[in-house]
Amino acid sequence: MILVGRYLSPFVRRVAITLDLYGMPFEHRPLSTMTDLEAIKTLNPVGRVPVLTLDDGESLVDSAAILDHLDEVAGPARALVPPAGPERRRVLNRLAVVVGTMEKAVGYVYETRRRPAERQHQPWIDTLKGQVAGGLAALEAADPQPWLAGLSMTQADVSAAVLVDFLRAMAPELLPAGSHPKLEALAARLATTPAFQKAAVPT
Ligand SMILES: N[C@@H](CCC(=O)N[C@@H](CS)C(=O)NCC(=O)O)C(=O)O
Repeated sequence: MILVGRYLSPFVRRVAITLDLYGMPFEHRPLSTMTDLEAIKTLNPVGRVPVLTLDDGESLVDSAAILDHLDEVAGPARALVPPAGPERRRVLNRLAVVVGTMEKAVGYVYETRRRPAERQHQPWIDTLKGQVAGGLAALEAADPQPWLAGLSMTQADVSAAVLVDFLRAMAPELLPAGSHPKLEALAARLATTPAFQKAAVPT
């Protein structure tokens, strides 16, 4: 399998970490939407990463769809999202908050780092900041001790830790050190694991 996209992208990184946690080997191609857009568009018509190209040549796009496939291959006993019932509902609900916050955080970074200063629209930036703050507050209140959705680690925890790492690298003003101690402790715990270290955020 080939995973396309840089680990600066939290969507790419959560797929890389999940592949590693499932023990599924893959080749990483760190293409950027800034510099390699045409190449990415040959794999994903929307020109976004991640893309996961399977061994038979089929290309899967969007991290949620990719992770759904990986969960199926891993099987219900190992999948990081439970297959059914209230456990699945709880994990998916937490995950929706994590991924929603991730989308808003990426939007904030595009707005504040990619757009020329004179074209920035402060009310929109404030809206994005407020949405990220709302998501982070909800995750902190969910008390990830030890895990966000129950007694075992799930995709909600993997993605939440990836979100924390992304904010620290790209928009530290949205997550000052010590502001969300439980969430930060979750990220610190996962940061020591081989899967997270192998897919390090580029500096
Ligand atoms: N819902 C998508 C979001 C993917 C996404 O927004 N990727 C960003 C990188 S972090 C991207 O490719 N941005 C380029 C663009 O949207 O033009 C997923 O979960 O994969």
